[in-house]
Amino acid sequence: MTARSEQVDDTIAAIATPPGEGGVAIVRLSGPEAIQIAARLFRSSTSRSLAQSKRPLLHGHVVDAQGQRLDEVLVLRMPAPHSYTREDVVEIHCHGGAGPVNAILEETLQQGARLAQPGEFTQRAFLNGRIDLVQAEAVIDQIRARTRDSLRAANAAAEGVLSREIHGMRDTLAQLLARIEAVVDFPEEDDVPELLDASLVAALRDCRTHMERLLTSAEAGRLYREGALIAIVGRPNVGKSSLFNALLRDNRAIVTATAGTTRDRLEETLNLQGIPARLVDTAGMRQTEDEIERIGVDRARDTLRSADLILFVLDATTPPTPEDRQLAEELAPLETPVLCVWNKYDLIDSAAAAPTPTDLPGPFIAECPVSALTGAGLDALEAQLAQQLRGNTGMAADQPMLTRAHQKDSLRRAHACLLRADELLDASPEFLAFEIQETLQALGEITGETTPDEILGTIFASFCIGK
Ligand SMILES: Nc1nc2c(ncn2[C@@H]2O[C@H](COP(=O)(O)OP(=O)(O)O)[C@@H](O)[C@H]2O)c(=O)[nH]1
Ligand SMILES: [Mg+2]
Repeated sequence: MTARSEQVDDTIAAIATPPGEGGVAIVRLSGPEAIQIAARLFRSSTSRSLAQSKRPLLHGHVVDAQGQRLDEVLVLRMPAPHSYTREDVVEIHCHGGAGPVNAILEETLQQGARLAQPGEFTQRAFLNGRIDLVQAEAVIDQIRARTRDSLRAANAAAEGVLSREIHGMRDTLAQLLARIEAVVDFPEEDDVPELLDASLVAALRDCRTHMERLLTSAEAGRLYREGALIAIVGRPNVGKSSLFNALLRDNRAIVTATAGTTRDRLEETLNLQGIPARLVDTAGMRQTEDEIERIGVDRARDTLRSADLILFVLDATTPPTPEDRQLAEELAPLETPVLCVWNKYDLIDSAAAAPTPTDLPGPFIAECPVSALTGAGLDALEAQLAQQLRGNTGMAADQPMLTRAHQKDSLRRAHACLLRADELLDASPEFLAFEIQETLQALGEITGETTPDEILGTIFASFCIGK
């Protein structure tokens, strides 16, 4: 991997752990002066100083300029290039509270460090060529992953699964470009007709097919990163909020026997057998004169449109009402899969007494009898949801996937360039070369080689401080 040429020569410092109280907090330093700065404020409990010692981990105290002890610490030293940033990195592990961390951070600044910008450690790892942009962005996904599958997807990206695909395509295209440019530079040579030989044409088309496959992974990437949006809908009082709470195992939404209780849209994260989901409770769908409730119903409709999966809740104790029917008709034309949930099954004596749903306009991917009150049927419902979402993602978490809009946008542009290249096969080689250069440029924006600085800046600014 080639490093960008920017020179970073100062030493940065930041608190690497979240604010609040905890057993331990970490102040992190990176840069050419990291070890010297840490050595100036650290008194080792052994005779060896930080600068002399060969040990990676030292016990001692941080002291201020007057030699007053500030905190008891462990200092971890990671000399370049074997560190997160590839620079000298020092971590000071102190007591986890605002007092010690702030005092130690201040001391590092007094001794010549500069306060790091958000994401600046990762940015240095990128600028120093240790990771590319895909891997840098995967670091945020690792931090934010809420389920095992999200974490697996982020880990795969951080390990370079997607990067290798992009680099592979760039290498192939760079070789083709070299062949074409040779013809442009030496047009008098005899091998001009060989320019458009079958192997070159086939390689270009292979590359395009590869891009098409990768473009379809963007949906899976979004689902693993953000989680699928599951909307709970139904007419008032069928038990949507009760189901929402039961699935979350939390009393998050207010439940009452009064129709029209839920007026706002509530959203919480749900872990479905490792797959992340965002569960949304909505206002019951009905005609209403109440202004607030009507806004709630409009929001429920908006949620329906953006949902990846819909839980259509019905009351199993009564046959479908006209309101149920109207909602079913609204759902039927959507392309979103709808799962029919027959709630309040605890009130049904025998299964035979339950209304048959066959006359409701479907199709439904499944019908699940549940009781939000007793919890009966919820495991089966969760299994259905997980199975459906797994099918939605269509690929295992550790496959190469696009996870961000800007990656998809760049790959689309790269693909469009190759399509044009295909039409230019019979035209002058200069045109062909131009399109391939543009393809390389667009692909490089994904991995960071050709990404404009202001976009890089925005990406790293979205990181937390100290990462
Ligand atoms: N017996 C029984 N009652 C339920 C069940 N689910 C909800 N309810 C009751 O139905 C009423 C409406 O529930 P709620 O969750 O607020 O419905 P929502 O308007 O669809 O959100 C409340 O009195 C709940 O206690 C269930 O599974 N069994
Ligand atoms: Mg409700």
